[in-house]
Amino acid sequence: MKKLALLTLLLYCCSAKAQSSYTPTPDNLAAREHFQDMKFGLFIHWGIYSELGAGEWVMHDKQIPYNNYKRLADFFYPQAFDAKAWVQFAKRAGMKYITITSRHHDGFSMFGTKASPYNVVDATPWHRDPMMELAQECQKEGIELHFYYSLLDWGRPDYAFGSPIVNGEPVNGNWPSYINFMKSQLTELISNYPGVKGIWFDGYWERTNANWHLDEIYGLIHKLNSSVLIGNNHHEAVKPGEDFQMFEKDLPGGNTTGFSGKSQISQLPLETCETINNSWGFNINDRSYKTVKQIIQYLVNAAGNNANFLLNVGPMPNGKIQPEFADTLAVVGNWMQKNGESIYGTRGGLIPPQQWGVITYKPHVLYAHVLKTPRQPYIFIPSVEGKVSKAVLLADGSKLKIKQQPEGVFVYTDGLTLDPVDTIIELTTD
Ligand code: JFZ
Repeated sequence: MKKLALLTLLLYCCSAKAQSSYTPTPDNLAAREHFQDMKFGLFIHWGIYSELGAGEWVMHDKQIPYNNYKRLADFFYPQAFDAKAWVQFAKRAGMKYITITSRHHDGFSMFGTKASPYNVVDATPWHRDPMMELAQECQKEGIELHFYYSLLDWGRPDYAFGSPIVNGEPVNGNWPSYINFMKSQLTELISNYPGVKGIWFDGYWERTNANWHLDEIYGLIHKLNSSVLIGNNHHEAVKPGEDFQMFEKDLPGGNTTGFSGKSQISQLPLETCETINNSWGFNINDRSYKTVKQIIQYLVNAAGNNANFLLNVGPMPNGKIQPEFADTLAVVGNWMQKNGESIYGTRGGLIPPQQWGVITYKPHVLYAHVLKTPRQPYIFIPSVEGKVSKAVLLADGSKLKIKQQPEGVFVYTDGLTLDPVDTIIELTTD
């Protein structure tokens, strides 16, 4: 009898644990591969905050009371919004997917939702659903769509921003009500919007001691569509139910921002996000635009570290993307047209980054991206598998001198005019 009780207890423990473990379906695994192949995505922060031209944190930063901030909805009329233009903007830049803020920390839903009247269709004079227009356009143009979704909400009474957390719940709020609200919205986002392939959660870090019911939330999403990829910007180790891992403003393993200290690199697909200036949402006074070279090298470094690069723009309140961003990204797009084979569909990280740059690869091809002038008149690529039968410059196909040894391959770069952005050397192995 005792033995049976023990067995039952053991079984119970295992099954309880099994609930929080997660086995991705074959179509989810395929979606992860495809996600990694895409490599370059467009991040968009756009909401009623855009009207103030001071970033998406303006309500919090300027301490605008919620009821005053809400008025921004009354003035939201983005007369120049054109989903087609945004999708073409992404395509022109060589991007394969778009991740857009469906709801940010201000709590305003940028999609038509039955879960709250505080949304773009019901609360603005515009009465249109930009998430639907974008989803339809993305589907037409073969661009993947992911939704950013904030767990943090500065305005809802059931969230009770600022409330102490006791037993995993805000004492002044109504946590079950808030969790249910999010579930309703996520159900709408997954079920009603065509072709949505991912959810990018954010805001967890504001309440690390709350019970976010992630098991239920992730379980719900995967039940609605098992191939939807879930990521969470919680800056911690990945949790069961997540399908990719993100790094904000840092390459995997880096921690320049101090955000990523607790997030060791997982085996999941990786994504790193950065913004084109210093702001996520439209900031009228931010002119610190990144250069073409910075963006390309960020993308190449991400690929070399086996990560996607999600590059952010904050469109203006009229719905247009500023011309400075379009100009820069058109040049990036030209570069991708010429050099994309060394980025799209590749993987990285097998051979670690070197002093001179990074290595991406496909079956039987290595791409050495020389981003910095090598210290020696050659580059050394350690631990190359297989015999190298050919080494050429990707730019013009010209042959390069190499020497292969058991510990790696030397490619001689003396006499070469290096490209200040990226000199790509293609090695074919058997
Ligand atoms: C978050 C958002 O707050 C921000 O508005 C933007 O959407 C960005 C992509 O994600 O930014 C963060 C997240 C976490 C920290 C700081 C900024 N953090 O842990 O300190």
